[in-house]
Amino acid sequence: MKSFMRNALNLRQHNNVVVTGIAGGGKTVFITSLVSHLMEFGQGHFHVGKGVDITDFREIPSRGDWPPYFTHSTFREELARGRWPQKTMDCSQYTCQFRRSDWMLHTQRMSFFDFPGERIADAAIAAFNSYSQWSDHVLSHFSRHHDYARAAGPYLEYIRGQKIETQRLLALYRETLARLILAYKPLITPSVFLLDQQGQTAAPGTVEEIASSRPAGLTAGRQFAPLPEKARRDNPELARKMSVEYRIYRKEVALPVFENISQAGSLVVLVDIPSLLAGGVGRYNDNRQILLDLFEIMRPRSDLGTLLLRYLKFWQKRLNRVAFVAAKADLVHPMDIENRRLIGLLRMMTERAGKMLPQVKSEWFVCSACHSTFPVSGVRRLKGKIARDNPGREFKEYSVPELPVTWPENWSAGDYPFFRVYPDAPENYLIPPRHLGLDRVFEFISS
Ligand SMILES: Nc1nc2c(ncn2[C@@H]2O[C@H](COP(=O)(O)OP(=O)(O)OP(=O)(O)O)[C@@H](O)[C@H]2O)c(=O)[nH]1
Ligand SMILES: [Mg+2]
Repeated sequence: MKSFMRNALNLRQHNNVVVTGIAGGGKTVFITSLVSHLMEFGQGHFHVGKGVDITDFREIPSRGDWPPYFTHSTFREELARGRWPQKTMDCSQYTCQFRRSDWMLHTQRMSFFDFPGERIADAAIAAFNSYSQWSDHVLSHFSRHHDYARAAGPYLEYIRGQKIETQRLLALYRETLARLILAYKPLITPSVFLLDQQGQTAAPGTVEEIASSRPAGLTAGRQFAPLPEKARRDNPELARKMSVEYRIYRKEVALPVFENISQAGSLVVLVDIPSLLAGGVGRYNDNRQILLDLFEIMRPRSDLGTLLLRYLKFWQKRLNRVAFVAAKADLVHPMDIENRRLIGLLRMMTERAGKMLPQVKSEWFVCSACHSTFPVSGVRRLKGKIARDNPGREFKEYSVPELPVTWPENWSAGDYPFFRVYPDAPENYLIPPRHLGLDRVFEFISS
């Protein structure tokens, strides 16, 4: 009985929160602001339940070297100085512990995992421990999907030939990946081709320019590309070399990311609707596809999901909450939040993804983690430190486009001119950044 009481009093609920979204989607700012609100609870209009108090907050030092520490204080400092955090180059994690006044016996421990969205494309590499299986999988994806088959045309023809030469093979594969980038296709794998481990993304250019500037692997000497069964048989030495590079990449890049994603108890999916509207329909399609791919991987029934289960014992039904979040809501006029257009667009874009995981509870939210604008009353204008023609970073009034009621059939970059702003966060670290709806997302993922 005594030990039961002791265990009961020590109960600790650990929730792994994975924040996902494409590069620039707002993941790092989201985690930074949420941690600030938990840390300085009571100071930032952050309300949990019916008057719930959060106390005894403490940061838990990370165990081991990986994932590296999420440098919350650096990011918070950047916001205070009026700068957004740098683009994330590697995965990182922040773990904290706190008490909620409505949970008498529990302490809640929460980890927040931040990673660059481009890595999602390496899911198949994580799933297959064998280079041969991965090759068959990728090549079958290429041949089954028209757009991929077109981008990979010269490559697929070359690997059907008798004699395969390593450098030519790799060059043709890089050209395939470059064509996929230019066609907004999400399956860019190995993902370091798009975003390398130093956080550099492929610069815009022609197929040849992109293909000659980026390696399809960790370095120029560590590249790999898929080969069909016959080519593997006819060129055993080449297949062996590719297999070695594949295994190194898998171990160094793909597995660490996916092992962490697989441990998620809650998934926060950030969608940057102003930038999708500003960027044109291609950007929207690309982002939606990435989201569907992510959920396809997580669906245990899918081919890849089954394989993930088999090879890596992933997705052990631990995931129980998915929060779809329309992030950066402060870039949209409050009228379009009140009339529910913003949340409506989010729902339309993500509903299919949500239904792919029927066993998981999904909800939709509107949120700005670092609310940096003010409405101008009576007109469709905002006041903020607009990041365009504003070297002095002053508050200025500017017009904001009206959100459409549904996603249009077609639109071009520039049809919806939403602009970025500089952050407006208190320099006093006791006071967390202003927010909209961050507390509701927290309430959902923490219960
Ligand atoms: N107005 C506004 N802009 C935001 C907010 N959060 C993020 N942003 C903008 O979005 C950009 C990217 O935010 P990050 O948090 O760095 O995005 P990320 O998803 O971590 O991006 P990667 O590190 O590239 O994967 C910032 O530089 C800001 O311009 C917000 O709450 N409000
Ligand atoms: Mg980031």
